[in-house]
Amino acid sequence: MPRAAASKSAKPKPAKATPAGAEVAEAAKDPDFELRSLQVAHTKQPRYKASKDELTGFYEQMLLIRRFEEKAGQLYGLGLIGGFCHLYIGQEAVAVGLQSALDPERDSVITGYRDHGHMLAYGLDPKVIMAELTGRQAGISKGKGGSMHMFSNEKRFYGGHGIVGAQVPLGAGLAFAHKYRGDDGVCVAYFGDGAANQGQVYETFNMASLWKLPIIFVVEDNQYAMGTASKRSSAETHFHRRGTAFRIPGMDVNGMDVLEVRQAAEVALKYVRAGGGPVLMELNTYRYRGHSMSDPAKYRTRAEVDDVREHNDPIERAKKELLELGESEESLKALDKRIRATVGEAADFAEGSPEPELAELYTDVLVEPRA
Ligand SMILES: Cc1ncc(C[n+]2csc(CCOP(=O)(O)OP(=O)(O)O)c2C)c(N)n1
Ligand SMILES: [Mg+2]
Repeated sequence: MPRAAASKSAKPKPAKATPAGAEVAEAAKDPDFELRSLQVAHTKQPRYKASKDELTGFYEQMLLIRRFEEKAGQLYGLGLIGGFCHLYIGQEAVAVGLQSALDPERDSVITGYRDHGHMLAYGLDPKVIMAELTGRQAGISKGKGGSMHMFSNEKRFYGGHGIVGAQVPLGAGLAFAHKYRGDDGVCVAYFGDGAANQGQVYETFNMASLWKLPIIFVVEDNQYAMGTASKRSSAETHFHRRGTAFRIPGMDVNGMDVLEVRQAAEVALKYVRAGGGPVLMELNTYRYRGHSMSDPAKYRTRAEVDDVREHNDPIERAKKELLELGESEESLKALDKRIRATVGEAADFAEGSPEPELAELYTDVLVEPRA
């Protein structure tokens, strides 16, 4: 079994939770307790207690992302999507669990180029996302951003960034704006295990912690940065520990379990909203497909991928629980059928939409006026 996803179980387990009274005493004598306190809280109550309806909602969103991405892969193969295209298959529980805990009226989100799933989890219309992928005028960035550069001011979704790690300092800027305006919002800045090795990430950690900015840094450790396994490129693969030098508390979360992600998000949000400053969450997950559509993924075995699919798939896990809660196989099949139809309509809409007018080349471009 690869050191994948749940398999961060290969890592030493966090310290066992102590009883509440002992915690208070420990906090009093150990000034570093705060750095562990969120992990302690997370270990005590690791999973969200979802009703059947809530879990069905999470399942539906994750399945929508998966079916959408599968369709995007097909359209790419047909030459209908150009440029880069990074699929989110396998990582669905991360975006769905986290976004479900956010307040869409005030919180903001920023991520890298693997962004379609995040947009869907945020409730954006699959049609405008597919239209963007296929470079159509009706796309969310008018067909000019493509897969990597999607944006929605309305939903406070600030990209979609192709430069690895660029979204981290920008996220701190968004968090600064929340604090400056006093709007009580929190920014969630997602980045990868590869991006986590960039210098700008640590400059950002320092400022965000110093100014107690309302931000949750989320490392989506999908085990690879392009063709390089995180254990081959990272001296410290327990990414949640990397904020310690900046006094940012960390949380180690199973990103293949939507209920664990949701619960951890609540703990983090509570801390940040109370003015505690940044939190660093490590979400252990796995990407099933290559880095992008042009990656044959020869750096890992088929057996490795199959193993995660078989034993640790986030959608299958939710499905199993739904069945245990009394949901019927038939209604889940009907749900899948509806989702496939929605995705099919999105693809038809995209294919039937016109490309941008030539004049669009000159809009949304920042050009200094001549002196
Ligand atoms: C500054 C910069 N350096 C290098 C690249 C090329 N590049 C694109 S994705 C990537 C790997 C990033 O991996 P990770 O952060 O783990 O994210 P994942 O693709 O796994 O989601 C690299 C090196 C880039 N886009 N930007
Ligand atoms: Mg990665």
